[in-house]
Amino acid sequence: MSYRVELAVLSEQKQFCRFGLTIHNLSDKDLTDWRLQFIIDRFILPDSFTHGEVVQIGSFCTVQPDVDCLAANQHYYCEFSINTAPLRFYTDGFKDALIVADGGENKYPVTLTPIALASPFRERSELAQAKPSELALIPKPNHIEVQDGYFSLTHSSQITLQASLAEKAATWLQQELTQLYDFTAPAIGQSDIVYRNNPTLDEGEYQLTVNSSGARLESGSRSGFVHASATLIQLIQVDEQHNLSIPYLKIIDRPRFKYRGMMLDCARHFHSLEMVKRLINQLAHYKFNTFHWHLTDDEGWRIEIKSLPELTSIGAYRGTQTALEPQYSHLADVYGGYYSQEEIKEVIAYAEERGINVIPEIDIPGHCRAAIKSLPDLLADPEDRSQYRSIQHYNDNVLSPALPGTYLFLDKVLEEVAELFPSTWVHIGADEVPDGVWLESPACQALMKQEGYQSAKELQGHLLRYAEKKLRSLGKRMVGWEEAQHGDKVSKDTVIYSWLSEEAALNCAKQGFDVILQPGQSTYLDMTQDYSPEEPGVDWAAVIPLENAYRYEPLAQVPEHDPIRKRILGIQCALWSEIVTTQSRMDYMIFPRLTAMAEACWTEKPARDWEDYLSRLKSHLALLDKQEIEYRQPWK
Ligand code: TNX
Repeated sequence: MSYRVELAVLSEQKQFCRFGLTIHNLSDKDLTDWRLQFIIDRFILPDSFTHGEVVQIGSFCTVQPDVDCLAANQHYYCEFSINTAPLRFYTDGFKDALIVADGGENKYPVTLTPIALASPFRERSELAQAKPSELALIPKPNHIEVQDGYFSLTHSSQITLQASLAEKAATWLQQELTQLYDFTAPAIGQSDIVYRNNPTLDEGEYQLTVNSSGARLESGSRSGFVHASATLIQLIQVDEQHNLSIPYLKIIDRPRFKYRGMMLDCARHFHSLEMVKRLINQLAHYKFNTFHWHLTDDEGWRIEIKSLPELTSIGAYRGTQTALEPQYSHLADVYGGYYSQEEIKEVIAYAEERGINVIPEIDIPGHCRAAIKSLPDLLADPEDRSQYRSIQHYNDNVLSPALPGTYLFLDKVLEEVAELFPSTWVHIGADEVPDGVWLESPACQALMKQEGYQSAKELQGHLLRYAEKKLRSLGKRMVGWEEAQHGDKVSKDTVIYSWLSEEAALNCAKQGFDVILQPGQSTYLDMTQDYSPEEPGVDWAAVIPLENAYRYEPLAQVPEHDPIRKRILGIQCALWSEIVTTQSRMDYMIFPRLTAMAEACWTEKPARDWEDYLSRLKSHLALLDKQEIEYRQPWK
């Protein structure tokens, strides 16, 4: 390529770094009337910029250099500063860059060299070697007795249903046996894989018995039958002649936590329907029961709302010529996508067949830039002069609690969402509303006065209380991030998802809220997995190696029988997608840490053991390979 962009850390302090940026024109032509566009996820201090100016919207930056011509074989250099902790990873550098020349007429791709870090982490840590265990079960069942002997699956092995609740679980088992083991049970044969009703077992519980007469899967719930099927799939062993067998055993198993979830951000990058389904299928393998679908954010609106088509016709796409600027990647393209309501129904049905509830998230009042840019007449407040900057560096991404259009928008969106999703819970976001918002809006100030509110937080509460009531009228229960209780307006019916720390969860539980634990320090799959500069990811909450993910023990310091634990409904891990552009990157960030999280969700504390998990993981990798999951190799 004819242009090369280099970024180097010149100096770093605790919360301040200086950078040098060089652009080489390696072509034999002069560049005239040119700009550089690039993507970085941190905020460049505008006044610190030398040799030109930078304009930043979110992660999208445009440099207007102070020289009009960049001659052939010459370079341009500038410096700038960012208030940031030292950078450790290559993914902290520019994610994309592009030269725009001749007043916008021509675009030239550039070669990006990896950022020259001042103090990169050097080492990839080594996991202790592990002896592959015979049974590759993850999560570990809570009670298991292994006996001598193996039951062989044959061409006459037949799946028999003696429980109507098991219908979908049996279909799923059959699909997975075909996919993974090329084994299709005949319609007529010996009934040696039997699903049987056992009403003594609670929601999610199951028993699995394998002996000389075959496998018996018992449960009293749909979800329990799915979990029994998941266990059976993992137990199958294949010999060199491709014969399939299952060891004799008896498993009596039940979940530790009622709620076992994973969140996927489909806004920062759009993940195709196939990718979403693939993940849901994997979640079923690890006995998760909730898929939290983050469908809207500043960078994209991904759910079709029939009464507000602009949300997707405008808000689902980013580009230099569209209402939303490029963010995080794909500078040269129009990038985006959304899920039609038909596609969403398909995902819900697919998840339901696998015992998984789909919770939609519509993130308000912050993280709303895509919606506001799509519906400016309804959602933008032209008189608002408030100065704020969100965590992701926007100054125009918050809904106004004082505009009638906001309520119209909410009504329409929530009505369609409530109709579409069978889930009782609807996630309303409520995270990261920046300080400074609404303070210079005459309409907001008038509303505060009218209601006697003292702080802007109360305006957030005002809006969320409206959303809660609206959802309740639609038969739904509002759930939200930990900031949802700011402003003290929502009822204790709201389920709080804590993410900044476990203390927040504890505080909310003490106030009487039910909580879901999703602490960034342990459960965020966008965090890097090791201390070496080429690990992709971010590290604002922590670096989370597999061992740390595995060792996550919810509220470890709270005694086992403290009644406050009753308020903890479960655990959720999350993949935020700022850096997740492809299936292979997604696999790498999720696996194998998802298997570690699964065990935190399912397996009782006394049965959890890091070394034992590693042995099981070692044997389990074969199953990931069969699915062509591009996981991070735990052992080099
Ligand atoms: C925090 S967790 C966020 C997201 C980002 C994520 C990146 C939460 C409620 N908000 O908007 O994508 O960090 O790690």
